[in-house]
Amino acid sequence: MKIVRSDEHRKHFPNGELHDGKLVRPFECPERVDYINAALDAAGLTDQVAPTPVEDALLAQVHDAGYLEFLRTAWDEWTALGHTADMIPSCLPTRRMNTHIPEHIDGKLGYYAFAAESSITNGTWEAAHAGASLARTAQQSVSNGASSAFALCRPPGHHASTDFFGGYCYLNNAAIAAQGFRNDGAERVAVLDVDFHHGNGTQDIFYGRNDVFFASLHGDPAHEFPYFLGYADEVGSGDGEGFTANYPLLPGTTFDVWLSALDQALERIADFGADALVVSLGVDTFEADPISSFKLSSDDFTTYGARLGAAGLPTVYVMEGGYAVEEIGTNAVNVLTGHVDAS
Ligand code: 7XA
Ligand code: ZN
Repeated sequence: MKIVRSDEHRKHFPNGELHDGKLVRPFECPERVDYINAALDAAGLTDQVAPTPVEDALLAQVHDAGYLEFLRTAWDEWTALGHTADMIPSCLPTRRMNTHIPEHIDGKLGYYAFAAESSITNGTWEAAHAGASLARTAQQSVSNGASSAFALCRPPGHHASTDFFGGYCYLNNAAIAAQGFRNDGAERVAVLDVDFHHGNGTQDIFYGRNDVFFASLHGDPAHEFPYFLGYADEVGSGDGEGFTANYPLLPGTTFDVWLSALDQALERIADFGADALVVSLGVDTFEADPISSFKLSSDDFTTYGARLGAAGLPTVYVMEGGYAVEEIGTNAVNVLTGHVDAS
């Protein structure tokens, strides 16, 4: 398994996260990567590929031009007004309120956000861009013949859609990898999202398409973030009808139930006839995760990694969530070693 990582993620670390009515230290913190790096090294997963910058043209296939320009320039525009604190969206459009893109940076901030826990800080664009480059590089190494690769992306990406950020996500790394596979010749690409939270951004990006199949196992949005997408009756639209599959699971879900949903998703992916697989790898399904509610143990990650490896597809893993920081490395790397041992 090829490993793609860099230190650029450190440029993004907002001062606080709005959580339970307070500004707290962000759960999505740089140490997450330190623990994963240590576990990769300890497991001997060190066959590294140096990242190369993602092309603007690929970013523009996945994201809206105005959104990319906003992300690139937001911090400068904000600080030019004399602000020094991080950018926290506080006025977001809701039903019947998004007919115009405001000119004021505070208005644009709300327009391009879907949730208020994620701020933009100095370095957010650089770190997000570097994360997208890791995903693209991992995908290219697989398109060029490697059987699997892991992109240690931070910030994560699966909540970011064509034109909005939130849920700690700014650029959709998994979608960039999937589109990269298509550009490099794969006819059919599957994205399997095993993060605790529904990958609303990835779903939205591919919802009308039949060349990218999206499957997600996640906390039931009736009870869990992102609340407004990820229900079982969302199956795709237009040409994409039948190419989205959601498996919402109740808070407290145990591994046997989770694994049976995974098997169903893998069966759909096999029926689809995918040439390549992108796994949105969040390990916030862990029993001790501080913001999630599933009950997977560290050993369970090895078990399901083996299921993914046994699927036999060229596979790119893209790091998403996971906030039990001291166990995040073990859990993520257990999936990868499970995969390698079974493939
Ligand atoms: O996969 N997504 C995450 O792990 C981030 C979820 C953010 C939840 C914030 C709820 N206030
Ligand atoms: Zn998550």
